[in-house]
Amino acid sequence: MLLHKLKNIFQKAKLPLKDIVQSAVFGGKREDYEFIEEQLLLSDIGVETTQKIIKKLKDRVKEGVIIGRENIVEELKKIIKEILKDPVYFNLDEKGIILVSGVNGSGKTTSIGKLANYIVKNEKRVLLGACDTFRAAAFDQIEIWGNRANSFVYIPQDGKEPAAAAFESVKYGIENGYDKMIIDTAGRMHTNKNLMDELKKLYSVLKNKFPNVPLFSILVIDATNGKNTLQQAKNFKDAVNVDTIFLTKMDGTAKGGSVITIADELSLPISFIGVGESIEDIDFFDKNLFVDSIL
Ligand SMILES: Nc1nc2c(ncn2[C@@H]2O[C@H](COP(=O)(O)OP(=O)(O)O)[C@@H](O)[C@H]2O)c(=O)[nH]1
Ligand SMILES: [Mg+2]
Repeated sequence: MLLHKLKNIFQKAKLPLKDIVQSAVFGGKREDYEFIEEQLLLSDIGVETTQKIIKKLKDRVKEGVIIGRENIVEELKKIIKEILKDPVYFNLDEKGIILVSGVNGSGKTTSIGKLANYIVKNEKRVLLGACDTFRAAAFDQIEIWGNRANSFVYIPQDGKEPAAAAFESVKYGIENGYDKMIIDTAGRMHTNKNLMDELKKLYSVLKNKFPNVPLFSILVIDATNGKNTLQQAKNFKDAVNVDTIFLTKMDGTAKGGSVITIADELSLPISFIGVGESIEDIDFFDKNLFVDSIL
């Protein structure tokens, strides 16, 4: 993606903060902090994350940094950059499993197509494991993305439960010389089985049956859902030991404040972003560019 396009996308998520904060005379008094705190909350930053930012601001003042109208925004940028974790990536050059989870409609299958395309463009062979076995339409959809991304789609036998389907897919991939096995999962159950229990089982089967194959776990989150999805996302994190976030729909109405809150409250890095519905609409998350664009 071109840098200027990415900047525009981030700028749409701009915090309504800069002018207001800059107009304040910051003297380190209690009401000054309260004012900043209020503005952060109004920018869609969650309560806990706001408190963390204020604490860091206070620490800076204690350390002797003089903060005033001219540098308050720069200081806030530094603090937010500290709070956002550095992205982590899978190693393209080693055989591995990529497990993709997240709520229904967050963009898992689409993002898998984008990732597969990226990996294939880097001259690797990709297998997609169709392990969202609870929706009939899910198989068709992943087949479509598999074709677009020049990747092989492994469809498990009828009636397989997700953990067994994932095992089969990875086994097939290893035996047939694939470099990356990307596992699509269900975001909702049509039976009354517990989704989180199924995911936990799937995760532990992959870990136990393929102890020597690196497992990279990605949680897909719809950026436009903001804070509403946080609790659901936390449940996924408890179930599958997530490495990083793929934040989708950044081309939409995502708010910068929610992006910061999602990353902070889940205590996870954001590594990939989705910026549209087509296969090329993927980018790496650049936290410095993001923070400099929204503030
Ligand atoms: N605008 C936009 N739409 C996206 C993006 N990623 C996914 N979508 C759309 O979100 C919807 C749900 O995606 P899907 O991959 O089926 O989600 P899943 O249920 O998690 O597998 C589809 O209409 C996708 O086209 C994105 O980055 N930007
Ligand atoms: Mg899907």
